[in-house]
Amino acid sequence: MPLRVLALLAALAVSAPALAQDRAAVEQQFRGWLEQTIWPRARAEGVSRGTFDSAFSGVSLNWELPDLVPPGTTRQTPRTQRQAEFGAPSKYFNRGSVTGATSVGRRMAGRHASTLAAVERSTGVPGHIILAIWGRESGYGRVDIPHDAFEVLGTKGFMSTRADYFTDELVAALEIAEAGHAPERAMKSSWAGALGQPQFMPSSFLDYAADGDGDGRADIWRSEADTIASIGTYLNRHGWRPGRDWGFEVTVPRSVSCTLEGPDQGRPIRDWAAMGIDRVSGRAFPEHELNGEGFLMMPAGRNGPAFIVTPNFYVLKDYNMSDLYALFVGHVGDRIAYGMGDFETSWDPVGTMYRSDIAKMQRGLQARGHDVGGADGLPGFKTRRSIGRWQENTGRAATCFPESGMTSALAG
Ligand SMILES: [Ca+2]
Repeated sequence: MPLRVLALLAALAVSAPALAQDRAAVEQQFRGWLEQTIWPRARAEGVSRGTFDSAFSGVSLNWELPDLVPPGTTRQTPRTQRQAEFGAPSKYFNRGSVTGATSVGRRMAGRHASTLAAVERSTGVPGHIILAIWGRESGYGRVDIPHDAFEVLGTKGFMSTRADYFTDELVAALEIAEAGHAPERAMKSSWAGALGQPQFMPSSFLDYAADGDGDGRADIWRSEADTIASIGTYLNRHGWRPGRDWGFEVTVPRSVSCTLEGPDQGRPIRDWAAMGIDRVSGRAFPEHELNGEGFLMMPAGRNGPAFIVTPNFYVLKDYNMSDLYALFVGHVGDRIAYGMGDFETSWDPVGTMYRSDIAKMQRGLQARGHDVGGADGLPGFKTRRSIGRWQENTGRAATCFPESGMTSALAG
């Protein structure tokens, strides 16, 4: 065995018990932080000592969570993130998730018809949109949400890459406990601290959680009516426009450039129609939508379905900042409400690319003066249309979507 390996093994043998000791010391620091930093802030927000003690009773640091920065260490980019494969848009719409969300959603539409109608009257948000979000976030409450919210938020507030953010969320969670919306041990969250069936961060809960069943509490963990009312309230307060659709699948003629995509390039839907953009259904755009603003949205550029979306699409993105998320919700909503089938246009296969490859392309586009919205390895609309503009500028056919061959072309 090479000497270096022996030395490494020896070091590991020493460091294992040392690690346990370190963790015990860090747990002590965590307890001190709760007492000295969190308790004064919670008390100032009206949280009682009883609520505080009960929330952290039996809670210790969760060392399995991602993005932790224990005291005395520095942030390291996790290897998994560097090597993450770029997920093709089609994966987001795999048959199981779409048909599962649709069929259970239809059953829920029947079971909660009166609650959904009441929430639509008060918020303007159609029931099928609320159902699709509920399905996506927690499988209509069927997905196990295993973590104790105080364990997750406490750990990430104390030692994570976004400690300040999670510290604020931890204080908000204590306010929720103080108000008695749910028993503390019932306040379950995802590993990222999102609460209950609609997956609200605690600060969103304080702003938007609503009581749908009239018992005076907003119990988004156990009450389906409260979950429905809370999602409707969230979208309403983010500007949902009653009476408008979320969007329509369309065909985009070659004469219309894919670089016209994006929420900052809106025009009346009647203008898009005049440019030759048609609905795939063969029907005209609804009369009441024609004067409203519409936006071109091509999540896979020329390599997949295209859409004219309305401002409500961007309200859905306020729930989760992803075009594919908002499209999933709108599409599943359509299937629940209207029995609509698959997208007419299929998603072209995407060759294997890593997020690091896309980040490289983004840096190449930035060096050429394009706005890609940050070199994060994800092809959002700014990246897509910048690719299209670069393709048009260099005499290529504009596809507005990353391809593996572009990395070298953009590096030079
Ligand atoms: Ca309630």
